[in-house]
Amino acid sequence: MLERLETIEAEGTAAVNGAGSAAELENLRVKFLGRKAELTGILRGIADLEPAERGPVGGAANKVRKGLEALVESRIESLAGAELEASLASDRIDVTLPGSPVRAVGHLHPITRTRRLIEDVMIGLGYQVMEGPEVEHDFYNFTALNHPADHPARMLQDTFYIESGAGAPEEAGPRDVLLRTHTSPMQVRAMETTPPPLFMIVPGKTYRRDSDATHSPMFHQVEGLAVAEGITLADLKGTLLAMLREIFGPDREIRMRPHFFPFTEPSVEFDVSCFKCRGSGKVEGEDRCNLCKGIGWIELGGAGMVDPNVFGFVREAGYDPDLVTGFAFGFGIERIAMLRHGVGDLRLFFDNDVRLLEQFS
Ligand code: FA5
Repeated sequence: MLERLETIEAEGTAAVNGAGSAAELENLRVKFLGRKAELTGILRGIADLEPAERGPVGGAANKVRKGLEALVESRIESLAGAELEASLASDRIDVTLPGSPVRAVGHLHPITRTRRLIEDVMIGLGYQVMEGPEVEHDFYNFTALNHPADHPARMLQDTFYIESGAGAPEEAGPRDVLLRTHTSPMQVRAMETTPPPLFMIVPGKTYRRDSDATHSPMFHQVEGLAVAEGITLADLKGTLLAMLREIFGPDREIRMRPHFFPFTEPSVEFDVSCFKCRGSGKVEGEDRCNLCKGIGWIELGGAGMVDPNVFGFVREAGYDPDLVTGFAFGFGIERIAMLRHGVGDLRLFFDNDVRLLEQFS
């Protein structure tokens, strides 16, 4: 029996030392040390041996088992280390190498480029660029903009309301938090934190339940706000003219038409003269200019003089309606991008089809 144990030890040691992979070692462990292995059988049968044999055979069998176990463990460790080294060496990739085939460097999305153009123009006119939250309180989106609860003008914007939940203020009710429907809530937020004179624009995402070729549920607006002593409607017109000439060309004209917004008084909509037909409404070879539909003007956005009621919400911050006046305007960035690039359907900007986007590089 002792001789047999020596043979098992010799065979096991040679096999384990000769194994070339962790998987092979696992098979050898089962073969020499598993439940059905000869050595395990010997250990199990010790009780049946003559009493005089039990001690020496038991001791030798345990020694062989422990020795083989330790050898298998150490071989597994060294083989696993070597296998890892080998796979690291063979899998090595240089992430700094150019792809194959080499891809062209990308460029900014046309909406981002249009936003940056507008920002550059307005910074040039002395405005600062501010940002505000897209998830907004009803107070800033409506109430402080002179839309009291149940004011019919709230119905003009198909609003996404957010269920109040964890993290919402204690008093927040089901319709107190929403995705902002315009960038105008930043008028009040900016005045709360910055004393007059204030000249700022707010570009950003806005949300409404709209969907057609010129309206999407998520779109971008730019808000403008100028408040100081003695600001008039003429300043609004001059500012819009300067901004739109930078964007659409030095020959453009603008016009303002009476309109209604609850937070401006008087309120206007503003248009820019059509840059395709140069305001004539006529293009050679066409019945009428198809860009402005023969009108000669292209509608861009809303504006007006800040309503004194809005200043009433920020009087404490230094906006006394008897001392300061201001104008505000807001328009859609997609609309400007569509006009600048001749894109007929705003949804194309969000499909992210590279065949379209590559045309704006
Ligand atoms: C407003 O949102 C006012 N806050 C603008 C304003 C600001 C008035 C400051 C007075 C003072 P209006 O709902 O008209 O106004 O939207 C302004 C522009 O946003 C529109 O002319 C249009 O270009 C764009 N717009 C509105 N809804 C969408 C939409 N769903 N998708 C794309 N653009 C949109």
